[in-house]
Amino acid sequence: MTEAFSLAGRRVWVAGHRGMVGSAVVRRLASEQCEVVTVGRSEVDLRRQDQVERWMDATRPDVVVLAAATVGGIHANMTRPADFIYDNLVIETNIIHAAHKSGVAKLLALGSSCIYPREAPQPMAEDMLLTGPLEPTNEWYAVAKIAAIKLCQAYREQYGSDFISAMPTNLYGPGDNYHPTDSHAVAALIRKTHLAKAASASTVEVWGTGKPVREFLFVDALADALVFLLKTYSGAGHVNVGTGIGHSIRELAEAVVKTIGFAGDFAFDPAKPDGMKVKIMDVSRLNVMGWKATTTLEDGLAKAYAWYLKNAA
Ligand code: GFB
Repeated sequence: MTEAFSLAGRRVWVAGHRGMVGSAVVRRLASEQCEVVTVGRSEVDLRRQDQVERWMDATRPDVVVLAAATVGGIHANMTRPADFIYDNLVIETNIIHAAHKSGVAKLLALGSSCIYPREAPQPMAEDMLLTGPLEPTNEWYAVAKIAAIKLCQAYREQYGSDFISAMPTNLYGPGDNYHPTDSHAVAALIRKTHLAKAASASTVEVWGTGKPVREFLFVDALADALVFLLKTYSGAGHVNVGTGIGHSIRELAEAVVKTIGFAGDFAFDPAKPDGMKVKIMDVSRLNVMGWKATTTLEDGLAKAYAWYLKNAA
C-alpha cells in the first residue's frame, strides 16, 4: 500500500467519538502514531456554529473524521424527519466549514448507503448517486448525507481542501444503539431475541416481511477501511464501504437466533415497514484500491452479542 497521507504525528479529531462508528475509529487509531482528540456534547454542541469554530480554533486538529450524526433505524428515520435532516445538515456544515477555516489538512465525512435511489440497480455503484428518487423511509437522512458529499466536493473545488467522503452500508457491532424502537435491524433483533430467550417465549418479532435484502458491515471493519482511505485516498468522488454481500432480513434473523441460541419461531409483522427492497453496495472501487472486508456475519454477530451482554443487556 502506498501511503499518500501519513497520520504520524497528526492530531486527529474524531467527531462523534461516543457513537458506534466514532468509538470504533478511536479504537482503530490507537494503533497509529497519531494523537486522537475528542470533545463531549456538554462542552461543544456540534449544531452550534460558534461552539464548533471556537473548539477548532483552540484545538487545531490536522485531521477530522466526521462521524457525528443523528442516526437510527427505519422507525426513527420515519418518525423524526426534522431531527434527521436538520441535525445532520447543520453538524456537517459547521464541521466542514470550520475545518476549512482552520486549515485542516484532511477531513473524512461519513455518509450512508441510503444516498442511492430507491430503484438503483443492485449492487449500487458510486455513479448511481442522484440518478433517481430516494427511498421515502429515509429520504431526510439521505438528503443530509448527499449534502455532506457535496460540501466536501465544493470545498475541494473552490479551496483545494483535501476533504473526502465514504458511504458505509448498514453497520453493527460494539457500541450499537439498542433502543427498543429507534435501533437498526441487527441491534433490534439481538435485543428482541435475547429477551425472547430469557422469557422462554415461543416467538421473536421481526418487522416487515423478512424479504428485504441488506448488507451488514462490522463496525471495526469500517473503521479499518476509513483509516485506509485517510492514508491512501484523495479525490472528489465518494467511496462505498461494505461487503458487497446481501442477506435477507429473514437470513439475518436466523443468524441472530443461531448466535443467541433461541429455539422459537419468527413472528413477522407485515404492518411494520420493509423500506428499500434491496440495498447492496458495489464495493469494487474500494477493493481495487486495496481494501476488502473480511469479518464474516457469524463472527461479527458473536462480537456484537458479547458487547450487548456486557454493556446493554
Ligand atoms: O436497519 P433498518 O432499521 O434500516 O431496517 P434500513 C432494515 C430492515 O430490517 C427493514 C427490518 O426491512 C426492517 O423492517 N427489521 C426487522 C427491523 N425487524 C426489525 C426491527 O426490530 N427493527 C428494525 N429497525 N428493523 C436504514 C436507514 O434503513 O439504513 C438509515 O433508516 C441508514 O437512515 C441505514 O441509512 C443504513 O436499512 O431500512
